[in-house]
Amino acid sequence: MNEIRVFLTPEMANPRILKDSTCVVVDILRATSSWVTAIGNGAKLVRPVTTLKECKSLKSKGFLTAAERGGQKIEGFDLGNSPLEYTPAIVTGKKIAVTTTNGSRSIKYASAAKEIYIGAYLNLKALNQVLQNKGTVVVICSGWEGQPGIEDVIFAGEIVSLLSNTHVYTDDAALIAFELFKKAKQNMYFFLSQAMHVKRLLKLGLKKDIDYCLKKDVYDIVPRLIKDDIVSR
Ligand code: 3SL
Repeated sequence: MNEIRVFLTPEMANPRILKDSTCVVVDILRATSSWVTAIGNGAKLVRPVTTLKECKSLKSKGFLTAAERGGQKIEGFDLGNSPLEYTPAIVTGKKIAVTTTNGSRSIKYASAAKEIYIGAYLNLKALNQVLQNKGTVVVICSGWEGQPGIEDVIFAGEIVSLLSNTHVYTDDAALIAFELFKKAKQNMYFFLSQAMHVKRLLKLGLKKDIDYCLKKDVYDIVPRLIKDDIVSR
């Protein structure tokens, strides 16, 4: 059996464990859902960067720029972090530079991994198919400013569950995620309504985004980070 492990926050990611692994970066609400949508709707690439300055500087290199802090779009950028903005009409053929509060930072913690994929409910089935054949799988949950986000942990637990015929969990974080998933799946919407980030997004009037991010298998793609860019696999 191969191993599956989970990091509940990016800060917990251990390069020694990531080495030689296949890593899945997850920020269900909403960064990785937006990136899957962008690539699924025909964007050429998505480049996650950590600062607003770096993001803005890529405008002159032909990028669309997307920026979010605290759930809100930043003035002066082309896009925010709503996956619903990433329509084919807007993103097809485009390079998109993106900076978000957590997701674009969290992917940097995966750098020691052998390969890095982007996970969301929107591409769960395709992701599962790719992961079945891999050796050690590591899920990095983006969370919020160093704290775990329950929506990411539940998703990680679903990956643990889907891989249970080929992979065995070897840390308690993966066990926590698996147990949480088993409890949450009976009534996902009710369970998630307690999540801090769900409350934050609801306050901003973004229920449509939450509903969209919880849709399964909208895209049959598994975007992958190659050097600095997320591209279609
Ligand atoms: O932190 C992030 O990367 C974002 O996904 C947060 S938000 O959903 O845009 O508020």
